[in-house]
Amino acid sequence: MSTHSGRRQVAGLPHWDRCAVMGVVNVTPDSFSDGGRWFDTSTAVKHGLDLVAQGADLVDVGGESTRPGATRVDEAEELRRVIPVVRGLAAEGVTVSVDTMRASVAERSLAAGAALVNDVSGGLADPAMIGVVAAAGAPFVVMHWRGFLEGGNVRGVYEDVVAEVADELHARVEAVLEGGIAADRVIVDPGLGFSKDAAHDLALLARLDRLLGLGHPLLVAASRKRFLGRVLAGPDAPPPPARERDAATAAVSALSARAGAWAVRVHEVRASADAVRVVHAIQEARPDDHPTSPEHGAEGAR
Ligand code: PMM
Repeated sequence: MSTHSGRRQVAGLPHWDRCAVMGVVNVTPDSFSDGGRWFDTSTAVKHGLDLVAQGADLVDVGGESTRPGATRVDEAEELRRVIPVVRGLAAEGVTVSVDTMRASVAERSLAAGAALVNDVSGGLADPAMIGVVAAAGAPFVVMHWRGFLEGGNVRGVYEDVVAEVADELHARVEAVLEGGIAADRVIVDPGLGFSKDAAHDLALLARLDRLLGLGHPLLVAASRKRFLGRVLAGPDAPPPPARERDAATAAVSALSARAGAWAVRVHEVRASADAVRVVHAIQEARPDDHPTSPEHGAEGAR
């Protein structure tokens, strides 16, 4: 059945029988959607635990904002922000993902108890990244990425965004496999908003089946992104602020779960946690012996 076709299991991580919810803890002063709110260690750890209490299955900890135009933090500062939060959450039994483009941060986070590495550059920003993840035997999120946006968004030009993102992701997956990361530990992500405008993001969400066709678990990270602001405001009005995009985010979570995504990455957990659970219950209620697809004719449609 197409709605169940997504790969849902990642080696080395717990198995969830529905789309998982990854809650976001940005330990940054400047992230576009929640910057500055969880900036010290104890506040960040508490926020991560709150997200788990609200239904998050895993927590993604990041110490560097990836928003367009953000300047890079130096390595020492990123380590200072991230490692104690990873350690604190892992010590509480939380499945922790580390959101970093630096091999050193990934390596130290894995040693501190992180279970997976989420690299928005898909291993392109730091040549040591793939080797570090491979050596640790950790799962790896390969996001579609066309580079840093210094000098304007010249890379966000596509003729067929779905085909190009799928092809480029496929090439990155080949590279990480060649680098020694096991195929059953590779997760793919379309990188919504990265060198992409609202129309690109919507086109990708409309064809998640194409990305699932890559044969790897799919992570969808739409939370509070610009394209949602665009949709909510319409063409002329100013978009609502990031924190007023959570209901829209939950709608994307439901659709992603329905399409077969492995996980959704969200800032506000409760609505998405509810959404993926309702989708799962509906999918479970669909009797396999009563197909309703058109190829089964009138029998199935009754
Ligand atoms: N987006 C952001 C940060 N990390 N990780 C993955 N895998 N996919 C994304 O699309 C992604 C990410 C930027 O959003 P934030 O500033 O709210 O964290």
